[in-house]
Parts: sequence; C-alpha cells; structure tokens
Amino acid sequence: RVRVRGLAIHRPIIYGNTAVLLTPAERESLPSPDHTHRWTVAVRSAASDADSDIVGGKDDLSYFIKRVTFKLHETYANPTRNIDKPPFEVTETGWGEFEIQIRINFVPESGEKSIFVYHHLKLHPWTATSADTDAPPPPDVAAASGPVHSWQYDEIVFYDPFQQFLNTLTAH
Ligand code: SLL
Repeated sequence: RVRVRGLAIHRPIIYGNTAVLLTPAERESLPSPDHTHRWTVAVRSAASDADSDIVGGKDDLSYFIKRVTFKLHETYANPTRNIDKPPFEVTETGWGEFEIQIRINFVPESGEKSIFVYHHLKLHPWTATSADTDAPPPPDVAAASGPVHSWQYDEIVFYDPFQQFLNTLTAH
C-alpha cells in the first residue's frame, strides 16, 4: 500500500437537521405525547444539487464512508445509532434541542481514522420574539414559518492518501 505524499484531497459534505412541528393528531398517536417535533439529522454529500440520488447516485457517500454514528441525548432509548448505508440519517421525534455527536468512519482501505463533528439539533425557527427572549416561538408562529433547516458545510480532507483510496475517490 503506497501513500501519495504531499497530496490532499477533499470531499465536501453537509451535516445538520430538518425539523417539523407535529400536529395535535400526530402527537396523540405517539407513545410519548409530550413530543412536539419530528426531526431528521443527516450527513450528506455537498456535491449533489438535490435530495435525489442518495443511494447509488451523486449523494451516495458510501464509496468512502462506511458508517456514521449519531449519538443522541441520553433521554432517547438506544442513543447510539449506527448507520451503515445511505442515507446516513436518523429520524426521531422529541421535545428538546441538544448536541448530537456525529462520528464518521471511513472504508477500511482508506486507512483513515474516524472523525467527529458536532451538530446542535435545531427545532425552533428563528423569530424576532425568540431572539429577544430566548424562548421558543408560540406554536402558531412556529407552524406558520414552516420546517426548520439547520445545515453546516464542511470539507473532509485526506492527506497523503493511499493510492488505491485516491483512485476510489477520484472515480466518483
Ligand atoms: C433540554 N438539554 O432540556 C435539553 C435536553 C432532550 C430532548 C433535551 C426526547 C426524549 C424521549 C427528547 O426530545 N429529548 O424520547 O424521552 O432542552
């Protein structure tokens, strides 16, 4: 196995969450009616232009990512969620915001150590009142502002990659 010295190759990703407010009917049908939102936290390719093609297409990160582990708040049952194929995401319901630890494991042939990124789960839309008071907006205001999106762009950089791994990366 040969390393290509002096080379750095990056892969752009986005990670973050979307969240929607549950309707009263949805809340009643849940095992935990105190839950107010449904949310999805995910790691996706930033190289694709749409949510399509998550499996086998441009947004399929599995050629270099083997597993993504999302560590949820300990109020969740089985808070450590291992996702071994795309889409690398977890959908849950809940009532509160918290920090999610996201561990990204690369394919074994990369020889790369896993990396950690952190995302603060965002449920509440920004509003003038929430900015002033730090309190979530009232449900009617929140519902009217639609789904919340909170995403961050990042680039994973591989230094001195193995030749074979470099070939895999550049073939996609
Ligand atoms: C807060 N520090 O107090 C945060 C904690 C925890 C959120 C938020 C679901 C839990 C369950 C849930 O939304 N936990 O399913 O029991 O705001």
